[in-house]
Amino acid sequence: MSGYWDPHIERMPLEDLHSLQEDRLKFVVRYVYDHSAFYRQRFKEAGITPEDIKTLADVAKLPFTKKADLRDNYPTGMFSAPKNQVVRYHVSSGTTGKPTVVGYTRGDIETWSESLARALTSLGLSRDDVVQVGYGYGLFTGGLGLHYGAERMGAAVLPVGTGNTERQIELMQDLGTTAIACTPSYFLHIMEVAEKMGVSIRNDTQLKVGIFGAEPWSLETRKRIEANTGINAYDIYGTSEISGPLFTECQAKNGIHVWGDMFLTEVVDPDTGEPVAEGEQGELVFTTLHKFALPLIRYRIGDLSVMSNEVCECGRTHPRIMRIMGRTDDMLIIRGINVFPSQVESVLMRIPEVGDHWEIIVDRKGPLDMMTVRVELTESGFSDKIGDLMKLENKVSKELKGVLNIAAKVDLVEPGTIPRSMGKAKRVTDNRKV
Ligand code: DLL
Repeated sequence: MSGYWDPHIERMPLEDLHSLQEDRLKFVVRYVYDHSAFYRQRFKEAGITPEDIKTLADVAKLPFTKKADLRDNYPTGMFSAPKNQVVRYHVSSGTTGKPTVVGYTRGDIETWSESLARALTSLGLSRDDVVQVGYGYGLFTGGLGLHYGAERMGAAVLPVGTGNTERQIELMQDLGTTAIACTPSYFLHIMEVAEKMGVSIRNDTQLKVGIFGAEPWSLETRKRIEANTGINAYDIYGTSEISGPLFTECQAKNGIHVWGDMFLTEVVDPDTGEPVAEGEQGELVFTTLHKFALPLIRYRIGDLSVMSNEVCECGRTHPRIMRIMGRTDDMLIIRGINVFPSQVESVLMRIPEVGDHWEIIVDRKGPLDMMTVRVELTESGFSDKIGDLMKLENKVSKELKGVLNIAAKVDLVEPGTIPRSMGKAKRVTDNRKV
């Protein structure tokens, strides 16, 4: 197991951590009340004032906030710091409606970098590493977030961004990249391009770590990536609203450490907003405890996960969240049955003849929803014998049905057919909404 970036904080006894969280919660509630007309109004509607927040449990008295609040208060109506203290903005494109704007004071950027310096150290990186940042630079938080975090830790950063994949692979070899940060779907594409170039990631590069996130990906995909390249692939999580990429797994690969001195994490029932029991799945809710330009109180992020407060085998005492199942709004309802794209991915990635790329298309034929799963075959799984293909199609259908409880039409397509993504992969086209 690797060492710690800040052992005093990372291994803090739980009692001390909770008392720090309590102090910071009281502080942030007072801070937003004094600095943001939005929160004053919200607190008034909920009939509370900062004096009502005395203990950690009182967090439940606070009203939730959501993405819609950020949109309705576009661009900076939810900010708590004056404009001249903001040193950076990021903007998320938002698939529907207005984008959302997030902002950072100098201190917020430091906290963000500190969070990632701890995280990257926990997965074994150090100043000896060369980190290739293949997340988008610019309005997206991925590129600059990882860039500052890896630099803070003392690693050398190679700021390649997305695209120009062949050049990325050449640079990876020339500069001795040891870790790459990008979306898992983009890494699958990098693997494919490397193979075409005749470059073996395992033998011809020094890559040993992948830091993959910004989109859901399954354990089966992790296994494939690790088996094919020999690297260790770690999950990284965050959202632009709470800063950007912030938290990763440690080398134990048993949940993502969410730093409790910076964030208070809750898991609630997405329908009722009531807390779920520990170990049960629900929607993540974050309160920022150390953020000043855009502090968020009980922000419902929309992602589904499970939280554990058990101390990790690495010795870190902060809570962990398990692999994100997807967003509440990613869930497809097909003929009344809930389907998460991540479940489809888990099934497909277990079948060796199936390649790394797939997509889901949903149509409505009369009153009936139809789900089609288009699946690329591997070069070796591809056959021109109709009988073989039909057999495989049946196998995929059967396995999907076993897990999803719903029949899906399976279309097997030639390798290279499904569009590749450099950033977040678009896996679902739902024609019912058009
Ligand atoms: O995707 C921040 C980020 C950049 C995270 C780089 C990790 C690496 P947004 O564009 O605001 O921010 O999208 C956030 O992406 O609410 C999740 O639904 C999804 N997401 C992010 N990481 C993961 C992950 C960045 N590891 C939204 N697993 C979140 C599953 C993830 N979903």
